[in-house]
Amino acid sequence: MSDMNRPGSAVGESDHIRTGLSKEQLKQAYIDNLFYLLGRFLEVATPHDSYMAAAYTVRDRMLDRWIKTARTYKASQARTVCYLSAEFLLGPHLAKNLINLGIMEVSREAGAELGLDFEAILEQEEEPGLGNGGLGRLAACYLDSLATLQIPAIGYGIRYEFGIFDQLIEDGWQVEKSDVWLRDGNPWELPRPKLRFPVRFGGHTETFQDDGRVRVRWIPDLVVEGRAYDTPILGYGVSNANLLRLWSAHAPESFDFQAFNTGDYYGAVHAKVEAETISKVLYPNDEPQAGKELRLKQQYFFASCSLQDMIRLQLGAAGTLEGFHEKFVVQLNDTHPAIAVAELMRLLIDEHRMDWEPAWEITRRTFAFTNHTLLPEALETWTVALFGRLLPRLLEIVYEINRRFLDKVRMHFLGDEARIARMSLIDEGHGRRIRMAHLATVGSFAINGVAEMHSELVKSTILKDFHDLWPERFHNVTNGVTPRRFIIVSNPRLARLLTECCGDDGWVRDMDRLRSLEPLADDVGFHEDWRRMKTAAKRDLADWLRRRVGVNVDPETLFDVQVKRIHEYKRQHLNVLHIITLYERLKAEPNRDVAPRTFVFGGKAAPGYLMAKLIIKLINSVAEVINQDPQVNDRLRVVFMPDFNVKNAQHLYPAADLSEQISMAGKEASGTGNMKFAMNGALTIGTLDGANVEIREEVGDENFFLFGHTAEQLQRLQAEGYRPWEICNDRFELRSALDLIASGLFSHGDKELFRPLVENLLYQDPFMVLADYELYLDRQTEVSHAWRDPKHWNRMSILNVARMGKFSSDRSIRDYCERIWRVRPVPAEL
Ligand code: B1N
Repeated sequence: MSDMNRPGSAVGESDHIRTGLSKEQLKQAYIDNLFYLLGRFLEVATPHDSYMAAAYTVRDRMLDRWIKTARTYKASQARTVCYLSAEFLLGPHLAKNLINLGIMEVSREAGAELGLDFEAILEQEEEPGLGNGGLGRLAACYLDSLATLQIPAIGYGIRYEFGIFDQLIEDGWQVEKSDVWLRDGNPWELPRPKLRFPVRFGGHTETFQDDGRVRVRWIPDLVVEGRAYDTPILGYGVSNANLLRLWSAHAPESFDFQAFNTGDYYGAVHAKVEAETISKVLYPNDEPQAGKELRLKQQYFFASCSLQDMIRLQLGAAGTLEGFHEKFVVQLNDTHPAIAVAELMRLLIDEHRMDWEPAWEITRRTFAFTNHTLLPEALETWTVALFGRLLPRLLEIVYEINRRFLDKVRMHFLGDEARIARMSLIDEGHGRRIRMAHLATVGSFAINGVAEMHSELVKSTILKDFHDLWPERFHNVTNGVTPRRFIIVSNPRLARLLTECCGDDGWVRDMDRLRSLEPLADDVGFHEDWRRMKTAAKRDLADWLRRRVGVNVDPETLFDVQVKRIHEYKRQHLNVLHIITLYERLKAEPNRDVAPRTFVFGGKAAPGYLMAKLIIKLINSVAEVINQDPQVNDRLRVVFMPDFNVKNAQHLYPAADLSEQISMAGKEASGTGNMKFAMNGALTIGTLDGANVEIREEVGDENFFLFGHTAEQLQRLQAEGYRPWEICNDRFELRSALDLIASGLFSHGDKELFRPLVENLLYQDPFMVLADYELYLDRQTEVSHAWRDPKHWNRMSILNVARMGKFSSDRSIRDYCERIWRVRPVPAEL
């Protein structure tokens, strides 16, 4: 992209200071913003002032594109994708926007001429942690690709005042600290105080006569106001900038006054607090469902605001709600926004006086639903009691949707009452609960899983009955990640090398072009470049770990990395058992020739998930013993990187040699970390699970360390009566590793600390860690052998990067556009 000044028509010619991209214009704009927006001047500006001034300078340049994009979309009357997600894990904006604007280098030069420490400025940004893990980060990658592919799209979600907690490690334990990300202001958003919608809660419903028809009125006992906060999302190398609209909950002013007038001062204040609580905090559970009242409130709150906003746009453009489903396609990111199905019906029927049939026709042609997990504890259900108390009108609508749906099922599967009970939106077996996945499925024209294997499992397990009824509605769209953040921003050395090899930077928008690297996989000169690039990234990480975590690691060792949420199904403890076995082998045979490794872990545990927290403690305890043991610490090091988030992750992916993707087969829907690592030249050790299967297909079996039982084999093992303790009897090293944990060696003699973990593995082992232990160790031995042959290792690493094109989120978004959304690009011009 050129750094030329491109003044816009939306702003006056004299406003180049807000749009110009030349070095001089950027410098001038920065000084201007520092002065007029922050009331500072160069000599006294703190690093944070500098960051804010830089952010405003970049934002000005985005606004120009954003306004023009909005105009273009409006004029074209384009069909718009609305991506509804309870989470958007965006990561730091500044570097990403500089890249997408094409002004990273010129800004760096401008900064240098102003005497600014550019890296220190980037470091100032506190990322918006509005997500837990993969699901929220996927939504962010998709926003990047939607804008880059010039697709009219709006992301809708919640502006949590506190995002995912900050993780501290104290005495090896996870300690949670609240994430006060808005403390110093957020320069990337624009509050839209006039864009606000009422959302009702509680109360009761009444029927009344209206033009000879019976209609329903909902008399709530709480009304909350949703206010819009907009963040522009810039595409890469294009002028399109899309919209992320997040809702913040407030008490409507009129409501306070009403209460004041009746003298109920406490009641007024209480209502205000109750309203504002809704968007206070992100639920920190990745997968398991909490079933909390506030969470249902959050879901309904943002679904309702978003739909009211779409209806406003539709009425503004067309004056009628007919054809709403042609103007908008609404993607439900898991079941968290599934209540939108019932809410759109309510809005159409109660507020816009439509009849049921046409309203249902619009509704089921509007929504599409993505499932992200098969874990039974993550499938959302709400008790009818809670749902009815909080959303009485919505419960009536859910019942009516269900009644009409079950009539259809009855006709299709005559007399199959068991099937009807299984498919019902209401689970009558467990204290009457609403099954949100069923509501989403019945209300959607398309349902998809997030990797081939996962999509097959969706059809054959949790939604099998629905697949029997509507096979044509089921799809697969394999997840992807954006190369803008996960290669260009995080790994500029690799980006430069790829651009050199490809002749230009076209690979950034078309990752399949990296295939042209394949012939270089055997080129000695290129191997040298590759090694230099990797070593430099590993040195950077080593420096960073020394400064931030206070540990020393040797960049010459194999960097073996597992970063993701801590969860038993992801099996961080299998990794730990491997480490302990290596430790014992070295202790028994101190001169044993092993490939020196640095093990890096990172990830947060849900605050109420005790076993996950104990796994963190175990990793840190093993690290403490091994790192202090001079007999082994030249060959083994273990590091737990605290507070794994997007910002910290960016230091890791470029430096990893080995990526651990070792979930129990059948449990990880897709995984996306697996893609980020492989794209940066790490080799994967992994099970046949989620997207690992497709990554292996693409990069080639010989360039992937596969291990473990298949999902079917594990299922059979369980059906036959799985007895983990018996595995221990035959596997001396496994028994010994578990004994060592139980002995108190890693817990200062305390034999009780890790007992729950050891006993769980021995007597239950729900995620079949022990069943895969030996296969994992054997494969790890092969990894060590491969590492000894750098030529071979580099060859595999290069081929991994060359063959990862499929896992660009641009491919995923193209799949959605063609197969599900039926939308086309609408280029915006400056
Ligand atoms: O979604 C990712 C996948 O790559 C991962 O395999 C999958 O585990 C993840 C409740 C979830 N599934 N379900 C959630 C998150 C928050 C929450 O409150 C469930 N996250 C996933 C992207 O497809």
